[in-house]
Amino acid sequence: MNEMSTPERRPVEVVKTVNGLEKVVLREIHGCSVEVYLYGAHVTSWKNEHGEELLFISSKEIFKPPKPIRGGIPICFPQFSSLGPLELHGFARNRLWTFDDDPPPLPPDIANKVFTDLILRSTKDDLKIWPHSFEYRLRITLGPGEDLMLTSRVRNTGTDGKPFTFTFAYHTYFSVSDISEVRVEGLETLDYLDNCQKMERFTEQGDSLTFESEVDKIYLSTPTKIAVMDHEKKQTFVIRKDGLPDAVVWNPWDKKAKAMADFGDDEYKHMLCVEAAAVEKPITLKPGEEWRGRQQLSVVNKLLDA
Ligand code: TA6
Repeated sequence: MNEMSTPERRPVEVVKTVNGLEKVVLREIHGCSVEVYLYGAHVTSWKNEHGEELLFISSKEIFKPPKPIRGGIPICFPQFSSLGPLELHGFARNRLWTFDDDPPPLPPDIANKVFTDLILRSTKDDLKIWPHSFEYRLRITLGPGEDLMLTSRVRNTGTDGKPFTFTFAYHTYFSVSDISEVRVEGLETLDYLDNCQKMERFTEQGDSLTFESEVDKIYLSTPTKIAVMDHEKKQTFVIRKDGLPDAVVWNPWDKKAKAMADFGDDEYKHMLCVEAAAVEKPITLKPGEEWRGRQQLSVVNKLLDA
């Protein structure tokens, strides 16, 4: 279906976008919605029941492969950042995923949820740059209400008897009213690796995080719940994670923003990445083994603590 035609209110719909890319639209009964591009299995939109966008997408984004999409929820796999031999954040975010028509069962879903299952398998070309056969299944679930859950299952499908190792992140870009009005709770007193200071290790102070300059930190072994409070909107995002011990916090601030072609000069004021991740201790899978990593996002219209 063309994006210009009137969509029927089906709970799951596949839409062709301007560049010929396909996206899946999930709609929940109260009017919340999520959009996922097959390109990168990339969530590009998450709207509440009033149709308000909760994720940041750059106004400079052109949705044209092979460039990864700037904003939403990029999947960083099988490598987070440049901590390995692959391109920055691995290749999953710029591959075409397909629908997974026969996913192995997950715990039963309760009423009022809609979901889609996507899959990425290593291709011959991928095996040349990362010589490990894998199957990566991603279930994206919306509801109840505006809760958005991403469940990743990665399996080693190799027949060479060898294990493989990877790092991972859900690189979530939250939309915020004004970065100077944002506070993050749940990461106080933790150790972090500072990517602005050659990955040196530091310990965070006792206060919740606020933002006045570039930040690019990998917090280690964090609690499973983190809160992002937007004081201007009086709104809190709650991130719950499972199988993902670390959490990355990123805002490029003004200089780096200007240096990024697909990011507006002032857009750093309206986004914050808080990323459920597995970075410090890479995940190792023997042949036949499977890893699961889950991120659940909720939004509450008041200021909550973590
Ligand atoms: O998660 C933070 C980070 O690794 C930063 O170092 C920054 O480079 C960012 O991701 C964006 O990466 P990208 O490849 O999407 O430009």
